[in-house]
This record gives sequence, C-alpha cells and structure tokens, in this order.
Amino acid sequence: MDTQFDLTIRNGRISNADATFNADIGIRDGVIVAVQPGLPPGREDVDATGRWVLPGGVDSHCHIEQLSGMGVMCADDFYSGTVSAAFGGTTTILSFAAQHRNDRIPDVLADYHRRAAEKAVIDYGFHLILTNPDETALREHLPQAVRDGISSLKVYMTYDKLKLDDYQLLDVMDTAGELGALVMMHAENHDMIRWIAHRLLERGHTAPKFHAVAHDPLVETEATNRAITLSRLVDVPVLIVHVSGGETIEVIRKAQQMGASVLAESCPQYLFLEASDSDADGMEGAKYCCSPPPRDAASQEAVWAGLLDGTLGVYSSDHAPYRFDASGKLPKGDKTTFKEMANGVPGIELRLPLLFSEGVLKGRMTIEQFVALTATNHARIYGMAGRKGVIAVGADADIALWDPTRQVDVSAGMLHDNVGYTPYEGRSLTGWPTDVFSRGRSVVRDGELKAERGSGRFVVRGRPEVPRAGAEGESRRAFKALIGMKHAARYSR
Ligand code: DUC
Ligand code: ZN
Ligand code: ZN
Repeated sequence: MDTQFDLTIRNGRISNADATFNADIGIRDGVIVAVQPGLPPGREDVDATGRWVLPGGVDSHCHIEQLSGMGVMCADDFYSGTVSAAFGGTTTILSFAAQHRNDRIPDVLADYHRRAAEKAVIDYGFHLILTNPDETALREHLPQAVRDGISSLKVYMTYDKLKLDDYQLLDVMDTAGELGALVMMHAENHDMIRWIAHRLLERGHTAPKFHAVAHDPLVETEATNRAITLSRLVDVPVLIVHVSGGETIEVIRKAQQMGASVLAESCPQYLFLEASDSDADGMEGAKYCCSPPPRDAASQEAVWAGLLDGTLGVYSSDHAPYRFDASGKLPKGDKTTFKEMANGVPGIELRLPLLFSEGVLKGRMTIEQFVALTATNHARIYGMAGRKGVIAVGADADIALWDPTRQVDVSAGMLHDNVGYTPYEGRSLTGWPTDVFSRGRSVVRDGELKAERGSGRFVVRGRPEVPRAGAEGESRRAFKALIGMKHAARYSR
C-alpha cells in the first residue's frame, strides 16, 4: 500500500522563530503537509533522533557570478555558490543582478536568470542593483521587475561606478514606495573615503590594513544617518545592509524608536573578524578586507546587541568571493594598493555554523532567535513569508538537520566554494548541518551532494513585510500630497 507522504522527517526537535517542539514532519510534492507527533513513515523516512530540525537558512545578501563595479568576476558561479550555501545549511539565496551604468535592466535580469537556472542547486531570487535610475528604469523596468518577483533593489552611496547622489536616491525611494519594493542601501560616505584614501596613498600607506582606516566608522555613520533622513523625508522604508559599527547601530536604533521604517542587516565578518586581522604580513591582510571593514571588539559587542534586541533584523553572509590572486583580490599582485583590492570576504557556507556555535551553543542567543535572524526574518522582509524560513504546513520543505555535537575545525579545503581561502581558517566550531532538504529533495546527505545542477528554482517574491512608519509617516502625508508622491504605504505590515 502506498504511504501518505513522499518524505517524513521523524523524531527530531523542531525550532521555528517562535517555538521549539518535538514533532514529525510529513512532506508531499515538496511542501510540508503535516507537522505533528506520531506520523507514519513516508516513502522515504529520515530518523532525526538527536538532531535539531531547523528551517533551511535564507541568505538575503550574497554576490554570486557577479561582475563587480571594478570589473572583477566573483569566484563562485551559481553552481559552486549554491552548493557551498547548501553545505552550510542554507536553502534559499537572494543574490544580486547587477546593472552597470550602460546596461539595459531587462537584459541584465535575463542574463542572471539564464545563468542561475542552469546551475543553482537550491532556490534563489535576485535583488536588482540599480546604478542608472533614469526615466525608463524607474517608470518601466523597475515596475516590470517587481511584477516579475524581484521586489527589492540595492543602491550604493559610494564607488565611482555605482554610486547615486542624494537626488537620485530620493527618485529611487519615491518609485520603490509606489511599487512596494524594498530599497537596500550600501551606506558609506564616498567623499570621506576618497579624501582619507588620497592622503594615505600620498604618504605611501598602501597596505591592506589601511583599507579600514579609509573606511573609518564615521564614514558609515554619516551615510547611514543620511540614508535614513532621505527615507524619512519621503516616508519610504529602507534597509541598511552590512552594518559594522556601534555608533551606526545607535543611529538606526534611535530612528526605529522614533517610528521610522528602517531595517538593518549585519554579517559574520562584523561578529567574528576585526580590523587588526588585516594587519598581517605582505598581502595576507587583504583576505579580511571588505566594505565596510570589520572593526574592533567593542563594535562586535554592539553588533551582537543589535542582533539580539532586533535593531538588526537579518544576519546575512555578504558572501563576496574573490580569489587571492590577480583574477580577484590582487589585480597587481603584491603591488596592489588597498584602493585596488577587490572588496569582500567569503562566508556563505560558514554563516550559519559560526552563529550556531558561537551564538546558540555558547548561550548568547536562543535557537529561536537564531532561526529568526538566519531564515524567518529574511523571508518576511523580502516577500517570502509562509513559504520559506519556517517549518509549518503549507511551507516549502526547506529543512536542515543539525548535529549539535559535531566538532569541526574550519579550513578552506573543507568548504565547497571556489575561493581557495577562508578568513575563518583554523576556528573550532561545534554543531553542523548534516542533512539539507530543498522542497523535499535531498540536497546534502551525510556530507555528500545529492542535488542536480539546475534543480534550484527562481522564487517569485511578493511584497516585503516592513514595519509601517508610525506617527512619522502620518505627519508626512500632507507633504507627500503637496509634492505629488503617489504611494500610500503599500507594504504588508
Ligand atoms: N558591498 C557589498 O555589499 N558587498 C561586498 C563589498 C561591498 O562593497
Ligand atoms: Zn554593499
Ligand atoms: Zn554585498
């Protein structure tokens, strides 16, 4: 007799963002159809005794098969990037489809779609990087992208080839507000970086460690404050990505307390790396350079506090994989100055194990907070609520089984990305995802890849769920009417 379920995962301890309980999971056609104790075994039955059964991670910030503003290709394509994500317990990624200034947005999106569809082994979506917000982009291409399930975009306040000025940022926010799309902001003050870097280079300070000096914490604080102020002016939500420092977090927290609709993200490099790591012999320090840079112990504490009190709602990898050679980090070999290095560190596979080991098992955060920060909040904020980031009836069966006792010594050789190094080399971690399922398909089983190239699917995303601006938003209503802004809080919370 045929059994009721295609797959069951039984005898595990399930954690969602709001509760932990013992139950079995029944899956049919890739979807969770039962969560309760005492289910009969399915056609395939996995015994999760002793393991923690968690929603697969959602990584809403990673750079995969992307050409950087400086023209450097990422080391990971959609195959190695998604395989690496899956081995680290992640089942959905949102990476970037990057417009360069002369690109037509529909061509950019078609290109990323084609490449991802051929290679991804887990589900994926895109944020559009918008570098040329002209009339056609704002009136035609962005609305079409949102209708096609790309309900978020990233804009830059720095980098010569990417940055928008404040006028353009307001234009983008206005349009995003009309469409109900979420604006992600890379908040660093371009001219402050330029000015400091110029003086450093003039004095012969070219080594990797000077990257962190050029990207002083105030560079981020100023730009974050400005990004939030622009967003408040037009009453459109923003999400500040890759937040690194305590004073910046304080700016975000204050704005949230005032009722501004501001969300924020941080990443492993701001919890587990420091600027001093980049003060290593020769070019070695370049392995720790990203923008914004890792800071100091006090900043790490501020990031922990921000994640725990909800100021920082999502914890993403910002996986920006560049090889440690002339094709990536070091275009001029050991003559590369800190201004010429590709910015970014890898982290797509270690994002969850680092936080599980150092956050959950060391008692800094609950397992429910871990699930919220690594999966559920991403799904809600980016328009996938109920489908991704939760173990519940009706959700996609994206599930990771964690062995909380497994000891792992991190080395680049054990990872599945194509980077060749890891800034976390030599760390000892406890806890690891042993089995990973994407829509009920086994992707990783006992350390082996089971999924086929191209078996991941594009996720059509809906409206972001973001907190509505409180009294702030109300008080801006007359202003918005006067200047002809059309949007009226079309976000779903
Ligand atoms: N911005 C990112 O979002 N990632 C890597 C480097 C950068 O500048
Ligand atoms: Zn950025
Ligand atoms: Zn990034």
